[in-house]
Amino acid sequence: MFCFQCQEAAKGEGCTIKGVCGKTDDVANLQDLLVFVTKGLSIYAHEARQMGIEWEPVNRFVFDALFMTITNANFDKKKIEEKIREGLKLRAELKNRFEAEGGKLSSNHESLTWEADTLEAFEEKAANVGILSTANPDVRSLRELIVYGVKGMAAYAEHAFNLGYEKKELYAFMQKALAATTDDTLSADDLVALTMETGKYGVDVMALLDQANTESYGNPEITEVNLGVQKNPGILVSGHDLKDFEELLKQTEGTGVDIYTHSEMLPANYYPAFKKYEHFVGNYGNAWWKQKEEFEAFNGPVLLTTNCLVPPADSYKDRVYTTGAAGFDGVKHIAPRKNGESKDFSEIIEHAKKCAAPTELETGTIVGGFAHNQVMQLADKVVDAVKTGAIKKFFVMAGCDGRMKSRDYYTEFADKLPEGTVILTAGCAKYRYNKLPLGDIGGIPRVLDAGQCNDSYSLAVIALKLKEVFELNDINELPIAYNIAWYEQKAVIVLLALLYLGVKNIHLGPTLPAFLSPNVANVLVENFGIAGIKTVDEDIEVFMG
Ligand code: FSO
Ligand code: SF4
Repeated sequence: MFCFQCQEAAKGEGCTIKGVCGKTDDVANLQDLLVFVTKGLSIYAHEARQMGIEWEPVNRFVFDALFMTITNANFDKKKIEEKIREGLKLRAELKNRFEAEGGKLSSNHESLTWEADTLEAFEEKAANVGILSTANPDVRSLRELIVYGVKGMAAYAEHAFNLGYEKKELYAFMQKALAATTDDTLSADDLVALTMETGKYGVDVMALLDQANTESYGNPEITEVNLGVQKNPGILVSGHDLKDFEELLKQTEGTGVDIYTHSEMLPANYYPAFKKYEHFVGNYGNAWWKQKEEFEAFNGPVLLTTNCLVPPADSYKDRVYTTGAAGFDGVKHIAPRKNGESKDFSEIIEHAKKCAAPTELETGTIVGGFAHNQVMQLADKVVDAVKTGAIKKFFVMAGCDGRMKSRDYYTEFADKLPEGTVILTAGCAKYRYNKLPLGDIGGIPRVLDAGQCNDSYSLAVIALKLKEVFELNDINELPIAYNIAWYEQKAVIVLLALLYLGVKNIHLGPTLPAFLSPNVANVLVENFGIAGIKTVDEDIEVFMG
């Protein structure tokens, strides 16, 4: 195996024996093969589209297959194997349609013709189609940067799809981009241009998901979220999928089972539509990487609607359920929706009824819900605070949390920020500082949480709005600094989206991606002012200028 797609890549270079995330080498290789098969299917789909042939099952397959290969999403070898088979079957069917219409391929990439039927043959091939099969380090770096951006896009497209929202141009782009990563005639400059185009579609997919979430469940609003526990048994819900969350809330009503959010599901607390459920009692615990202790202490079942799943300990493994793109060998999986009906959560609900109530980890509340609509309602107050100098600078600290000790930097950074600064956050990165007593500025909390990582879109909308209010020509003239923590591939699409919007001088940590070759990193440094992090004191000095 060779994998370097996330921030925790071994030695900052890549995992080669087993993933730091817990992914075994056979699963890692099969995921590479799944990406390879998805690329072949995408070449067909891209070329077929030029002839007016669009086939829905292919669109769904592409985003679902990619989502399954995101860090910490799916560790289940059987599921990956099944998905490869599904991809090969779809490719054969699409080939027939394409040829029946007189289509002729312009590519002869191996992913268009390779086939096999046994797991043994899959594994043999899988070992040779990974990242290292591209020899040139810069081409490899750019191809992977694009693939990871598209993976992040796939995750967000899937959540929007689950709520009935789609944009065909997104699917067309994802497939075009995947096809391009197999094209040896493209130059490094072509791939840089495609990377920027990926950012454009990154903005679009986040906008679509924002529309899907807010039209379905209302605009997030300022909310005090309870951190303590109640006396009933509960189900803890993690991941990002709000449709799953809604269906579970409905099915647990009146059952005596309470619902709590974990990690990236915390922002569900901010949506008006979910507030009417009295058995939705609050958030339990912290970011994904603390799940071992926290799932243990929860005592009841846990539902993972997406990543980030940590390989579960035997002591609580039988209480873990996955659904959607998430999966783990030996963990119960809740089947997908059929014929427009809800998922059936009865098994996890019955399980919960037999469990003890959660052990209390903490008490008190935290405040969140500062997505674009809510912040716009406070716009006068915010603009005034900037004009009077009460707010001197905003710090966008969106992104991800992770288990590395070096991430203590973000807690210290938030803690040491001078008075007159406000943190704008989204994603699980917030857990590094959202429980610090940072106070407020004239009633505006010093940590404004917009929501999940995809709600970084809200932060961009807020920045663009402020640019308009202050009549500036360039988004970089705003008093906003970007100190972003990344972990997996959704953070890659968020980063590319910000670059597309013209944001400069983003600091990225705790380490720069292992998949950036020195030359590609240079392009980002020279054109966008991307930088890593240093010490908290040095960085605050630089940012406060
Ligand atoms: Fe975090 Fe995991 Fe949301 Fe990611 S829980 S790390 S970028 O899946 O998607 O922020
Ligand atoms: Fe390593 Fe990250 Fe890949 Fe897991 S996802 S194998 S931790 S680089």
